[in-house]
Amino acid sequence: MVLKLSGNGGICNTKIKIITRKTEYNPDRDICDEIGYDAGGRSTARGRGVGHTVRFGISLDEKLLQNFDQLIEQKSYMNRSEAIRDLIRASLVEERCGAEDQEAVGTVTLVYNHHVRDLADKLTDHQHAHHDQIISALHVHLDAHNCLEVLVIRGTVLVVKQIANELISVKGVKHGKLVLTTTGEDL
Ligand code: NI
Repeated sequence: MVLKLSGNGGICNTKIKIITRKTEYNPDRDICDEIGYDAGGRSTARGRGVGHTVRFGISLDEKLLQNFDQLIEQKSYMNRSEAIRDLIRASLVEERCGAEDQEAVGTVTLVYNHHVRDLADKLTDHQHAHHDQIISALHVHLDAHNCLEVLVIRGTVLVVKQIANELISVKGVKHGKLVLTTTGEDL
């Protein structure tokens, strides 16, 4: 829509963008989705690979909400929406990482004493054997004896877990932990 305004220098044209909000009830999920549309009926969402923003209400117990607000304040969230988005993403990632054929990324943290006979060589051998999947490695000499390694592994959930278990179970590794996460697609 173009609105003509009279100003000091004459007439200027100012484009006015009209955004309407439409609330759609979704009976399958028992929620109301509020979606923004511009004058042309297009979604007002912008950005590549990002869907439009939907607003919906949540009903929950007051005490539960108080506890949630305390928690998200401790975690330095600026608002409930961002905290809820992260909770949803965490659930989706956890669900997907439960499927062995899903593409995933994992970080394996290892702590070991490099004086233990052949240990450092064994860990290096494992990394060379999986050089296609282990895409990055960080080594820190913690003190005169102990080393920290963080390895980034990419592949299916099954492959990432197998490689991580191989590394963590090497005799002499004091502590090993795998953290699985998403490749970021579809989230
Ligand atoms: Ni070291």
